[in-house]
Amino acid sequence: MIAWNSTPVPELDGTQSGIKLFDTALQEPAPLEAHSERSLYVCGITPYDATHLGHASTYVAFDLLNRTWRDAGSAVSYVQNVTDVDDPLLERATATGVRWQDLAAEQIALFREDMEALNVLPPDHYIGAVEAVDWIVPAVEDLLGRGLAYVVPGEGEEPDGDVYFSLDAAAALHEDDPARWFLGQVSHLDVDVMLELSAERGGDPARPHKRNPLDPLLWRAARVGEPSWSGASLGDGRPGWHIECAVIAQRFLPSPFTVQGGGSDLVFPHHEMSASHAWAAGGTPLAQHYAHAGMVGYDGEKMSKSRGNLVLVSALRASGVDPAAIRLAILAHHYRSDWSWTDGVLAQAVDRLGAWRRAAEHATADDVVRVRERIRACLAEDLDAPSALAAVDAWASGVQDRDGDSTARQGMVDVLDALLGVRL
Ligand code: 5CA
Ligand code: ZN
Repeated sequence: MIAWNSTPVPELDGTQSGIKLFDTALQEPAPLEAHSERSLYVCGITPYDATHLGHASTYVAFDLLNRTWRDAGSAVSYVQNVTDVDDPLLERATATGVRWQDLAAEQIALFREDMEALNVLPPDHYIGAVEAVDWIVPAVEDLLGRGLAYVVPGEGEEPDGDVYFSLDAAAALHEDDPARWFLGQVSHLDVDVMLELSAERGGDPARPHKRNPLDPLLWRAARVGEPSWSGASLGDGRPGWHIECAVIAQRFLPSPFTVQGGGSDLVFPHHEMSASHAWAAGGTPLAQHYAHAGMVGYDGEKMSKSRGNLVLVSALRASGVDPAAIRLAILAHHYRSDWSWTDGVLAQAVDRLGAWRRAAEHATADDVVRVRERIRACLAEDLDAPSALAAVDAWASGVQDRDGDSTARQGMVDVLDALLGVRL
């Protein structure tokens, strides 16, 4: 699948040294020293709702990580998926009377435009679940062949042939390896909470005949009225959600890759299960680190289509809002905090952008160096964008009565673009 375009990242003098990044699995900040190669997988959209501020905020968070690594001189391999076939997409298509393929294509196109406008650097590989079916089938066959997966008999409305992953079998693999996967390695949750979250987030803990209620679906046998693909020995069907990301990540990135990213709603079951699949498939952890962005709501409520309170990036753009202001509004919140979009958040970002643009006319060469190093220091501390913005504000508020020069102005523009992705 084609990703989106980006303008080249300006080259800056000096480098970022190393950073600390909060690791969900480790439950504390992990030191990431500067390294020549870094790899990142960020879970992509399920294309049934155009990019809302929550999605945008998660992708901007990991774009900061991408930019920070590049600033540290690392070559970054970045992969993102698109869950372009899954229950929520099919349900929405049916409910609105459109073909699921058309709904997905339309929403993916909007997402690309939104990401480009927000100056989010594109992934090197942008892969749809549909494109990945041919890689997922042999992976599931292999798990079945090694007793790490099993077929659940049909009952009631469910046909024969659904394949589930055995969490207990996976947890028993290479038990003396300190890097082994175990249930809770990523999420550290109690089983009761896992059961609740599984039911809420696409799992089916109540399905009869499963060995462990938390076992996730690997292959869903074809149903009437649902799209399906040839699954060779598995029979026709479509892939489960967690195996999609595990297989795509392992195909295009090193094992383990550096950071698995996404919103905090993916900690369980999605990232826990993807980690279990990768461990079972290759005996390696999926990722070295797991990082999660906070959830964005609207005026204190969860943002969702059913509540009618989605704030769409495309709608803001269409109403004439500068995408750089949307990006600044996002960056004003630490990526790990849960926060709410309000009109006030946007108004403040618009004012800030205006102040920075005016101040850039008065920038000096010294300012460029000082602001650049302040931003680098803030980003090194778990991508602390709000502190970086405060440092730029402090500079911007004190320059009005000075003469600047055009070289320094361009230098400041480059610093804010390269490190924060904010285009003045
Ligand atoms: N396709 C799957 C991941 S493989 C999925 O979760 N799709 S999604 O469209 O629901 O979400 C896309 C990304 O945005 C995910 O990383 C998700 O964690 C994140 N996200 C979803 N809602 C919010 C929100 N309200 N605030 C912040 N991030 C969010
Ligand atoms: Zn994913």
